[in-house]
Amino acid sequence: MDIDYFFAQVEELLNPSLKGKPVAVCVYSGRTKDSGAIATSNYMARRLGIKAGMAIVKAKEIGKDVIFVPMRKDLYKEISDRVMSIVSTYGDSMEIASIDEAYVDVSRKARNLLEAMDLAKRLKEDILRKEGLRVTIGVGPNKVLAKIVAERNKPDGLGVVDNVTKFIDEIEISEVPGVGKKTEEILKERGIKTLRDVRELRIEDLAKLVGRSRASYLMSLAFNTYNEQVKPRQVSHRGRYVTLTENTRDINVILPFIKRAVDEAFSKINGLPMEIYVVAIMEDLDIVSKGKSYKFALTREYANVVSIELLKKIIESDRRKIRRIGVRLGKISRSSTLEDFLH
Ligand code: DCP
Ligand code: CA
Ligand code: CA
Repeated sequence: MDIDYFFAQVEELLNPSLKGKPVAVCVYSGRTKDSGAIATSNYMARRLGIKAGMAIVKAKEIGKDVIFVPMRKDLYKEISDRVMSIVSTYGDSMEIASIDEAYVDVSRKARNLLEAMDLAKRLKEDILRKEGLRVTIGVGPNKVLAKIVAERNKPDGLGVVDNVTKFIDEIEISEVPGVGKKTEEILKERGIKTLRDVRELRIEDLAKLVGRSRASYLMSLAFNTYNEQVKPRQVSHRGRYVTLTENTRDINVILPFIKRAVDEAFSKINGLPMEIYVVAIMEDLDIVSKGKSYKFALTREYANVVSIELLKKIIESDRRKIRRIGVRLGKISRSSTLEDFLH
């Protein structure tokens, strides 16, 4: 599962006036007014040539009518967390590969490709209904083939690898995740363009060209013996957010909500955090957060106290009303708490 033009889609979602216009999300470095790079752009902006990684200055030259918005990473992280928790209910295990990408093992939930596609279709609808976001899903016999078929079906797509042998034969080296431009060039010079071409080689010869580990990776894909499992990747943080009954800056009104957020975040984790953030989503949907790190793990009671301090800091530092309040727990481990040391 890969979220379509993720950062830019979130901006469209929160600001409907952007819909139908070319949008680019900028990471300003702060050195000069427009120094920095484009994080991503929606498909309209891409058609104008504005792509991730491009200098903002250059993008502004070629895209006079493009709407440039600053990146709001905390906001995307929160939404990513919510999408990932929907995704996690669709399989037996899930590996979060990046902020907008996850692999789900459905081999026990689905008996065949058709059932897997049906699950994928339902997941797409679920994410659209609950979060308003469009995603692309690839269904395949392993993680790499699923990712490749998803890439080919972006945006708003659902791709499936039905004829595995034929599919593998036609995969271009440039499509294989984890294979860089340099490897691609080296192989192209020798007329090796697809995984079918790779299969014709001897692994020793391929290893001389691209190194041993890349050679065995490519060979395993070409012979369909690649079987890296979906590794349940430890989620390093857990967030819980609640919507206030009305937008407010009154700490007494917010207190029961933040307590609920802390309690629920704690009930989701398997261990204790050494880091806590309070995240306030303001009335205009902007996000402000304040956090604190410790050398020891925090109990729920301690976290409740700290969360109130952090909330006070947010209210003091910002004049807007708060719409949603949440906590993120980080550096979660099973390590001992201060109390364990003392007893
Ligand atoms: N990203 C970034 N800088 C980059 C590339 C990506 O900050 N050079 C961020 C912004 C993207 C997000 O990571 O929204 C996900 O990256 P993807 O490669 O999945 O790209 P998108 O989701 O933007 O587009 P697509 O529809 O092609 O998946
Ligand atoms: Ca994406
Ligand atoms: Ca991605």
